[in-house]
Amino acid sequence: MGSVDRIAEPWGTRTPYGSGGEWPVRVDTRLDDGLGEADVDRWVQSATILHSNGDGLDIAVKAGRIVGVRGRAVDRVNRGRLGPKDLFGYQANNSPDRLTTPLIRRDGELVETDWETAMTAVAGRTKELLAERGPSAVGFYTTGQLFLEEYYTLALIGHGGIGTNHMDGNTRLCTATAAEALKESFASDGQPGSYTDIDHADVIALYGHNMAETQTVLWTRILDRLAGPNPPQVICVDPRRTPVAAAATVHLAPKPGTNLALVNALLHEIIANDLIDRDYIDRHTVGYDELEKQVADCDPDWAAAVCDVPAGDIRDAARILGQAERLLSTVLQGFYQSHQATAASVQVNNINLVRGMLGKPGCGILQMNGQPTAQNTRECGADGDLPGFRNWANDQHVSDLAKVWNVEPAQIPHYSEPTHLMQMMRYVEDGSIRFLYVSGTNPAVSLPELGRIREILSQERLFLVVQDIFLSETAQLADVVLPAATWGEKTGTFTNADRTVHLSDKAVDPPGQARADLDIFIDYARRLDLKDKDGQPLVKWTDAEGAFEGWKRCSAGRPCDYTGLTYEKLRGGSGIQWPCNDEHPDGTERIYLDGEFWSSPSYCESYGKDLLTGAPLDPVEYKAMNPSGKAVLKAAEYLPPHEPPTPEYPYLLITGRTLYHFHTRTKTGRVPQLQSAAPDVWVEMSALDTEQLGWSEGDRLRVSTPRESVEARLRISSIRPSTLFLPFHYGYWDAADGDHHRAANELTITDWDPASKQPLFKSAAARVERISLGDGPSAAPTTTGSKPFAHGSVPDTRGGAQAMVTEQLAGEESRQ
Ligand SMILES: Nc1nc2c(c(=O)[nH]1)N[C@H]1C(S)=C(S)[C@@H](COP(=O)(O)OP(=O)(O)OC[C@H]3O[C@@H](n4cnc5c(=O)[nH]c(N)nc54)[C@H](O)[C@@H]3O)O[C@H]1N2
Ligand SMILES: Nc1nc2c(c(=O)[nH]1)N[C@H]1C(S)=C(S)[C@@H](COP(=O)(O)OP(=O)(O)OC[C@H]3O[C@@H](n4cnc5c(=O)[nH]c(N)nc54)[C@H](O)[C@@H]3O)O[C@H]1N2
Ligand SMILES: [Mo]
Repeated sequence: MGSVDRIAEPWGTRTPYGSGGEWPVRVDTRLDDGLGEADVDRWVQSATILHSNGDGLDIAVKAGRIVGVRGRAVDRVNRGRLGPKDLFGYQANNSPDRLTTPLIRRDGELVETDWETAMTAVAGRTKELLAERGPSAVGFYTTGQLFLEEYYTLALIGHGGIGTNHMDGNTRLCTATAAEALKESFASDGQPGSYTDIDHADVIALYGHNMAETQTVLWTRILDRLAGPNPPQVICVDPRRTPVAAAATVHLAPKPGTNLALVNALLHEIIANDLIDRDYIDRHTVGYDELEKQVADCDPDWAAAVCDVPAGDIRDAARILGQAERLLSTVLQGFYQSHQATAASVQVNNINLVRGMLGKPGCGILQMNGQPTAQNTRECGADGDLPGFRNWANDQHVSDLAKVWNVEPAQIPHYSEPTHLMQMMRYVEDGSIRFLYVSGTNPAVSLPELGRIREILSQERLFLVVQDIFLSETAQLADVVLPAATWGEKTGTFTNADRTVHLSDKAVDPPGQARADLDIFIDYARRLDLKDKDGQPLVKWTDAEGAFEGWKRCSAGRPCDYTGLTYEKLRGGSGIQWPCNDEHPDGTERIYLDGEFWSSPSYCESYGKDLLTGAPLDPVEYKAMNPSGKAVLKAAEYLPPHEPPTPEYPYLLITGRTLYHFHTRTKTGRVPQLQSAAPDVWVEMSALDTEQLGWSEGDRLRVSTPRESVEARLRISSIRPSTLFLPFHYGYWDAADGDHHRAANELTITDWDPASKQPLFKSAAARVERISLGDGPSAAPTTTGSKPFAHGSVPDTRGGAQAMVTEQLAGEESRQ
């Protein structure tokens, strides 16, 4: 049993293990200072909610208050471990500035009100607009951070009740490309990989994925493999020297926006050196000839020139991938938030497919999720999908859903794919959407081109409802603010990136009058008087378990089949992976065994799209291409980024995350250990660039794109030259420091991937100038991708006495 500063050591103590072995248990516990486990009244089962990993944990409760967390040793995902955000983040629940009453705008000001007044206004405006302008005047923008039960209820209200096609989640910014890449290759969402693939893999390739900082516990699993016998080789594709890059066998640092060229070259090499599995390709895929043709000219020398990566490194990486016996590939925002996002991510699927690396231990693909419950937004249809991975272009699927909901099929809009968020924002801008109900997301900081977004959301004619736990930047623009209960204060389930479903039980009461999102949605449906076709209430449940039972019926027979799960089954043990049904009562570790896919024309969720234009294939085209339901090898030609550098804007700006903060920091910014590890925005530049300019660590810089400028202090890091990195966590103003912009999204562009419609947060042309000399180092952490280039030039990031966490290794005595 040891005590570790988990700000200084985010991944904690190593527990090495070898290939095919079982990951040892290590239980991490953090309690409020001065408390021991004996002081805890009760432990309540849950899982982590500040990333998509789904680490099982128990919430410590004392005197009706959350006082700590402890990892669950039995859980398949984390075997007891927790990351820094989860160890300290629970304190945000107890913040004194939580929203505790509804607010309503009166004479331009938000003032406190009661639920009756607030909900009457919200439902009243909805009804007015439905009468005057019809369902297309009403839009919903939700999140990847509520619970399954809440999304399913919202999807039913929006698609089945109100009948609007305008419903999306912030998953559009997050995992739209993950879903689309899976739909393109396998014709259905559903994660092929399992986290246990890390236990078996001999090669792990991470594409645009800084797992060390964004799924810290999953990275710990890799670190433990790397510290054990027969460690895997690691390939990292990232323009920055992240902790993943530092641990990699080969680090490819491409010019931002050139991913597709790079991956096409990897495929070229694998094919040219005959490292493919012909038998697998012939039996289980379609499209190989086209792929071979597409990458025929993409040799490493060509890609080296496009991506500015040494050709020898590309060859080395391709050889390692091509000779792998058990290959695990992961993909995330470095690929998803780019201009050819889906096209590039699909090529990663293709690498595994042409090598026959699927459906066996160690052979997996993780088209990762980011948010804790993003998978459920997709499954339940609270984004641009229909519930249960049903195909909006297949009338049979729509009438099947109508049967589940007991409504007429025509009631469910399916004239086109549900409206994607960026298009919804356009409709708000042009005034065709007049009511926008935002839950669990902060678009005034997280959407691209914030100047435009602020204008859109502040319009007089828009009725903006914001359901949040804090008065976020977006809530400040609302007409009505609804105070929500959150994790620990409500019960529900959620599903992580490897299909593991966890139950999160209510541990304490919410503050003040805050109510669970589910209760608010049900109240809204009741006030709208939404009915099924027999005149019965459309929403037939009144609590979370009722909603879960309703969802189970909706999921029956679909890929994400939950029929074998119950709340009872999810209590006590580990999370369970879907599909879980009569056939697989204990869940399913790996899908796509023996080259069996969910891609037959009658069953599939999607017929796919043209990767370059996004035009959907029609059923006839799909049937002709893939009559017997194989995997689809889809090829795509590399095209240059949309906003290339110019003499005026000579740099490429990328944005992303740091280990210690979550998104717009509404939670982590209120947690002392996390906030002090990364208190303010910075900008990363290479030593080469800053040396030429004569700039030093901590200098105050202005970064500009054709949209706006922000100010940030310089961190000289190991990022590739001509590239700038800004974390996107920091909202509009630095109050302590006067009136300057600091949000990365002031700078980003209104543009998206044609297939997934995911916005482009990771490539903009930029210029940078120095405003003033620094008076010390920038506030960037030293433990992460923002590590200083010159060792020792900046004091190490530490948490100190307030950041100590207990780690108990397997076999150790538990302290009582
Ligand atoms: N600490 C922390 N963890 C989180 C979150 C958080 O806010 N903080 N958020 C969660 C969520 S919702 C998400 S979606 C995930 C995101 O997790 P990640 O995708 O791992 O995080 P990002 O920092 O957005 O981007 C990853 C990397 O992409 C690289 N990159 C930028 N441009 C390019 C490019 O053109 N090509 C390539 N190959 N790489 C590029 C960046 O240098 C960066 O290191 O994290 C989840 N976990
Ligand atoms: N430049 C740039 N921009 C990006 C990204 C990037 O890499 N670069 N990444 C994008 C990605 S991947 C993502 S996921 C988005 C994230 O963007 P957002 O979703 O806007 O970020 P969050 O700060 O997580 O906002 C969640 C909101 O929900 C509230 N909330 C938390 N729990 C609950 C709850 O239980 N109920 C309710 N009703 N509200 C709750 C929080 O207080 C917060 O205001 O940002 C995107 N924007
Ligand atoms: Mo995300």
